[in-house]
Parts: sequence; C-alpha cells; structure tokens
Amino acid sequence: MDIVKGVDGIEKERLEKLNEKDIREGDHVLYWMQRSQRADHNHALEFSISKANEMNVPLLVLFCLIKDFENANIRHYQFMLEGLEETKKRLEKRGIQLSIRHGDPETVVPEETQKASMVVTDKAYLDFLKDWRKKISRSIDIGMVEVESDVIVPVETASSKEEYAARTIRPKIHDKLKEFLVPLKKREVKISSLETDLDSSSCDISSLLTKIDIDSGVAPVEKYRGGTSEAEKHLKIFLDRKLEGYSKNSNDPSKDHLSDLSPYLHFGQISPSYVALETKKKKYEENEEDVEAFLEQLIIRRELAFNFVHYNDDYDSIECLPEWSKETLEKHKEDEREYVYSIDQFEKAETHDEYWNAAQKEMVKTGKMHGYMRMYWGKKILEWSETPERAYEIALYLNNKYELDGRDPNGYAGVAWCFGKHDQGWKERDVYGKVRYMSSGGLERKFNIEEYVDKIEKIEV
Ligand code: FO1
Repeated sequence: MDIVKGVDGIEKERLEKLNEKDIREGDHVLYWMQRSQRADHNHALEFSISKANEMNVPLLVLFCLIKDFENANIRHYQFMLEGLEETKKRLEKRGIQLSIRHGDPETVVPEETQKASMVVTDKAYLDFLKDWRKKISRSIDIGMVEVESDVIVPVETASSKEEYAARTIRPKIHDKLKEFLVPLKKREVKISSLETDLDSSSCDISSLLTKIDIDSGVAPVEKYRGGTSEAEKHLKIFLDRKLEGYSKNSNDPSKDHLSDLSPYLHFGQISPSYVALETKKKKYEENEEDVEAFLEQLIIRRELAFNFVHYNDDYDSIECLPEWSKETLEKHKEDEREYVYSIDQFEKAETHDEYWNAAQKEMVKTGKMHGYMRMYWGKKILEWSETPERAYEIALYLNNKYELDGRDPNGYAGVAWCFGKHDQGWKERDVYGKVRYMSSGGLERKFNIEEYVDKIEKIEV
C-alpha cells in the first residue's frame, strides 16, 4: 500500500514520507502530535483518521511533554497545557484518545510504536524539531509520514530557496492560494480508541507540571489563556470589532486592533487556514483593504518567516543576516554608543527611554508585545548594546523568555528583521550603518505614544 496515496481533500504537497518502511498489521495508527496541537482543522489528524479507517483500527494521538524545552518556563507550559487539556476533550468527542507522556520524543515515540501500524506526525521547521523527526523515522521499523498543517502553502511548494523579502515571496504564495487555501474535510472515526487500553495518562495540568520540574521564574499571564476555544474567542472579537480599521490602525500601539492570535498559532491551537478563511468571509467592499492587510501579516509575513527558518541554518544567530547588513554592522562596530545597557538593565526595563521600557514591560506582564513596538524594541537593543552580536543574543533571549510565542519562526524572523533581514539598506549612520533606524521622535510623530505608556503602566499582574 502506498502510504501517502489516496487521502481525499489533503493536497499531496502537504505529505512527506519520512522513511521507506512499510505499514504493518498493528493495533492502531499512532499520530505523534507535536506542532499542530488541535483537534480541528488539522491536516495531520484528518490524514491519520483516514489511515486508521482504511485499516480498520483505532487512532491513538500521542503528545510528549518535554522537560526544559529550549529554556521554556512555566508561562509557556501552562499555556500549552491549557490548550492540550481542551484538545484532549475535543478529541474524545471524536472517539480519539490523547495520551500525554513525559519524556523526549526520541525515546517515547519509538516505545509507543511497538504495536502500531504506522506513525504520522505534523511538520515543523526549527532545526531540532526536524532532527527529532529524522532520528525517529530512522529508528523505528514502520512507515512514518509527516503532514503539513501550520502554513497555508507548504514552504517548499511556495519556494525552493530562501527568499530575500516579502516582495519576492508574495507573488509565489499568491499563485498557490487558490489551490491551498481551502476548507479541510472533517472525517468520522470508524473505530473509537476510547475503550482501548492504549492510554493511561492523565491530563491534569497541575500534576503534569509538578512532574516536570519547570523554571517558575516567569509567571503565567492573566491576559491570555491557552486553548482552541480561547483562540476562537479572540478571532471572533477581532473579526467583529477590530478588523474594521486594521489597515489604518494596526501599527498604532496606543490602539487595540490586533488579532492576538500569535500565541495560539505558535502552539498550533488554531489553524492559519481556518483563520484566513474566516477572515475572507468578512470581505465586503468597504473593508477589503483591512482584510488584505491582515492576510498580508497572517500569510505572507508569517510564511516568509517559515521560509527563513527552513532554508537558513543560522536562523538563531547573527550569522543569518544578509552580507550587506553583516558588513555594515561590522564597519560600525566600534562607533561610540550614547547608551550601553547590560542584559539585566534591559530585562528590568531600566533604560532612559520610557517608550522602550513600556514595550519591555508589556512583554513581561502580558506575554506579548505590540507588533510595531517589537520593531522599535529590537532596533534599540542593537543601538544600546556593546556589539551587534551581543544585541542579537539579548533580543533573542528576552523574546524567548517572555513572549508566549517565543521560539517561533516569526520570533526569529522578527529579531533578524531589526538587524536588516528581509529589508534593504538605508541612509548610513552611526552604530546602525545602513540598517534601518527607528527613533522615539518617530513614535511621537506617528502615535499618541504616551497613551501606550499609560496603558501598559495600568496593567496589573
Ligand atoms: N513541543 C512538544 O512536543 N513538547 C513540549 O513539551 C513542548 C514545550 C514547549 C514549550 C514552549 C514552547 O514555546 C514550545 C514548546 N513545544 C513543545 C513546541 C511547540 O509546540 C512548537 O512545535 C514549536 O515551538 C514551533 O516553533
């Protein structure tokens, strides 16, 4: 049997065989859920259901809870587990068991394949996530398939190389949207896995958390709770109240015109295709511009970030930058800096600049920073650090520690953009060289920035 053939409604470009091994007679199909942590609009899940139905076996979904995931802390784990608790319930309603096991996937997934017919997983793009998939597919003796469900146009289908900028990837993605931006058919499960003895795990968040000794130095946030229902709630609020005026106001930090979906997209609790399709339903003549502006962020900018981490091995270091920006930053490395702050001063929001401090506090308090302020924040870290290399490390460290969507392709691309990635050279100046500069005066001219500062000060934690 061709392992990736004949699954209707799932584009073949989303599927990849990870090894050349066969399907065998087994008790169940195993879906190792990693990136797409949801029970709806999930191509990997629907593919797994089709396969299980075809073989007349139940489907078991497995999630591996990993201690010290890339220095993540309780803020991230709590949000993720709130999501998984709901995903477990939603899967049960479909007759599917979700088993949550402690341990690293390289050990746990092979153990769980002992009685399985085949393994399915979702696609991920960061290096170590790709590495897991490679090693597991080699070590098991049954077929393993990877299914893309967290970008709209699969990265290698959109482009076969690293793209320079949004302007170069945009036409390539637009060409494919008609084919890939389509609703996903939901399948009925033929044989339930609920009555089987495949799983004995509990999904009680506090007991799961206490078993893995997690860094509790950064508090969970009040403002965002994890889970698909929460994501859907944010989407509804966005479409009903904030989409109108998005193109004009989404850059303004004093206003609230953002979707707030990035943490949910990061943990795969909502599907980008679903978000895009729901948004397109709102395309009336009077707000076409708003819909287009939001889809530009959700599809083009987000998928440019995936293209970046997929094709650029140095995505988490300053080495990832284009030659022109590396050269110009090197040339200006010795320029005198008006201010130089330590990582500790940055972290505690103790700079001379109240706008920068407000952005840092927003991230620490809420787990998210306004998109426009993210750019200003990163640029100023470059300006006020001893060297560009140190600045790069500090920006990534703080981003990954406090942002709920740290460790995401978008986060890596966002930091890289502040240092010149996906941008062009501008007028040369001290410290920045030809890298685009941003100023506090610009914030004052464009926005009521004091209102943003006040808003952040008032957030209670
Ligand atoms: N993925 C897992 O499979 N298991 C985990 O325990 C886990 C923890 C985790 C903590 C913080 C974080 O930002 C991500 C985490 N992820 C985990 C991965 C996440 O679901 C995504 O696959 C990647 O972050 C995508 O970039």
